[in-house]
Amino acid sequence: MAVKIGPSVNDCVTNFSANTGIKCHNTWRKKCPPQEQAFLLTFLALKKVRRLAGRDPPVLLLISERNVKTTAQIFNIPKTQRIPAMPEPLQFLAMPNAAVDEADVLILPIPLERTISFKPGTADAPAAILETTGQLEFYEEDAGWSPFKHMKLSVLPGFADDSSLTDAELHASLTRHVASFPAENLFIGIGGEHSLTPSLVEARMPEPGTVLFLDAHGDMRTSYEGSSYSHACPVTRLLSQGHKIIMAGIRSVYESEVELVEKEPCITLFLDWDLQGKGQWESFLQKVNSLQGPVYLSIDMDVFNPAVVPGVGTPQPGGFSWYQVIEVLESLFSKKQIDLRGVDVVELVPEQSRVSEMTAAKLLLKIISFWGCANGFNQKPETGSQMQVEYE
Ligand SMILES: [Mn+2]
Repeated sequence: MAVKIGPSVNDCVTNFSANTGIKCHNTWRKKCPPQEQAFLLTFLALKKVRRLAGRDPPVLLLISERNVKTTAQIFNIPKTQRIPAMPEPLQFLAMPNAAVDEADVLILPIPLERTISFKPGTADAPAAILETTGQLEFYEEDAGWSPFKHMKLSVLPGFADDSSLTDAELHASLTRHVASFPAENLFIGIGGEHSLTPSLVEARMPEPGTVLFLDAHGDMRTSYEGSSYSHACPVTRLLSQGHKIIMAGIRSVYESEVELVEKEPCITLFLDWDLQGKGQWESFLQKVNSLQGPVYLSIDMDVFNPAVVPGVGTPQPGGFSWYQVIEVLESLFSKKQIDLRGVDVVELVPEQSRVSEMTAAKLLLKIISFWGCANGFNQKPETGSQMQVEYE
């Protein structure tokens, strides 16, 4: 199926409606120019094809990202819910997956992409990041050990989106899914869009705790483009779950988010420009180091400077360097026996250089290594996942 977006757009719209039975509502006709109508009709047709075929047809290429966004915004139509093909089984460091109830580290790929607002592609991130982990060394040089000589890891089958579910139903099902796994391990969700964080937190940290939230954006909207489950809203949902939130790296907020931070005692905000230029870096690290009780770590990859991680859905200038993020992790894990309930790495969009995927892959290895050391796995016998792999 194709819709020609050409000079005679009016004809194109009329012909398209006649051929497909999909019509532009009168109010849409008044509200938007013919070009927009044509894009909208294409979008509606694609939704129909997707429903019938269960996948995106290649004609999706005809629509520019900007116009999908515009039409969706004007008419409050849910944007593409992409369900990518995920090769199974996915692996970390190309190691065989351990049995789930024996795993010290559980990784759940969550290729969720429903409410993104700028660059698409985050649904492809879990598979791309995991594939890139095959290029990492087993040895982790900061803590100075090979974590998987001593630890077992399992990559779970990906949590597939189901376009027949509403946002609320999908997120409830994600929470139930995550709650079904053993809890005495390091749990890592690889997104996918940032809306998944509260759904994981609800499963892994049902009692009030602290969420360390690294992000370029405030993410505090109560609703965005018609959904309170948007990737722009996770902080609001975390607050309603009763958690404290420490946010850092933030460099894009809108007015009412600033007002919310000022009156909300549960949010501690370290703006990027305060951390980078006004000497708050050390006090931020101290805050991270002094966290008490259950903690959850959410890393939106756009917290990094775009020169370090260019592949994100909504890039922002400024942001953390690689070594700054390592310092944050070192502060978090320098306490023995940290009660870390879970981690997620979200919002990455795979890109041609693959530097972004490599950065995310290595970030996961660092988190696993530091957590393993903090929990004494380096003292345990060498019966980990790596011991089943031929290498060198
Ligand atoms: Mn975010």
